[in-house]
Amino acid sequence: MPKTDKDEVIEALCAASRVLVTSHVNPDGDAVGSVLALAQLARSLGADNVVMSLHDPVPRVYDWLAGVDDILPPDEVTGTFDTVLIADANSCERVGAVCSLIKGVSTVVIVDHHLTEERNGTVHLIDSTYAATGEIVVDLYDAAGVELDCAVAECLYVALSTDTGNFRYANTTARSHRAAARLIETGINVREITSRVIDTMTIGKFRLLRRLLDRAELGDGGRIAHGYILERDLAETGALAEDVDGLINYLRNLEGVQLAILIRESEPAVTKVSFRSQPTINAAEIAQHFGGGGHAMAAGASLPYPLQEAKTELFRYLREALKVDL
Ligand SMILES: [Mn+2]
Repeated sequence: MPKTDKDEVIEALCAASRVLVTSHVNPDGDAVGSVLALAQLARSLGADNVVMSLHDPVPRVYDWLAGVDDILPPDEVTGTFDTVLIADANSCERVGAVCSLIKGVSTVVIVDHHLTEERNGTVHLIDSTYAATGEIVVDLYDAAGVELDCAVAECLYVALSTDTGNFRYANTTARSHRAAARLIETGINVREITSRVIDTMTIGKFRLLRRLLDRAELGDGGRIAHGYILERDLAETGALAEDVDGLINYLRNLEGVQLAILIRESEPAVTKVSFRSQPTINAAEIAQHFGGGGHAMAAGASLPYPLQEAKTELFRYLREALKVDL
């Protein structure tokens, strides 16, 4: 049988001795869960030293996962590595300051499910038909013949359930459910995980959501919903940056909306824009136009302008590219 991408990743991990595992900036459930599970897989396959590092702190909602306290900020990582494993991202830029730790490492393994033509590593397992990187990792455990224990299964269930909107989004397939079934068979408590990760909203996030909804506007005859969040909103509501995650869904869920846009003031003169769309609109293409990326129905970009200017640029592009009335 010809070697598959999965075989190559497993071979690379079997040959690895000092491994660094990382993922993208602003880590989500898939990033955190996949990093933890891949680090464990590398250990199971014989790596002597496995270090996990993320550019940003792990969001509080995932802080109970086994091994999370061992994830280091990049400036606390010491030593050298022969192998780097990048999960849920496909380029050095996406991993923030961890990028400086990757320079000169001979084997760079990329495990990702984002749409991309780029092949930046030395070993690639990139497949956008997977709902989550965590779903790929379930297959990797099986392909490697490594048993899934309950602690790893919790990490992967978090990865899978968060990236699929708890198995509701278009990316959810029969394979996603089979992967979930494999994880549930290890004895994880689905109700408890869902309650912690999906259903619980902090008061800060609730207040932030209230502001966003107050400012939400509809354009193009109700087909486009957009809203914005200011830098000061976080301090004033007691919300954390991670609480912005998921708020765009409230715009997307409005009846008739084909494209939801969340515009977020970031650093001075940097505005982050997120897109969620129906199948009629390719959100990844819009994001790519502004140097970002993502999936066909969920994507984002950072614009190098203050909020108002970014909004003007974005709307000008949308009017031209999509022929919409904004
Ligand atoms: Mn993902």
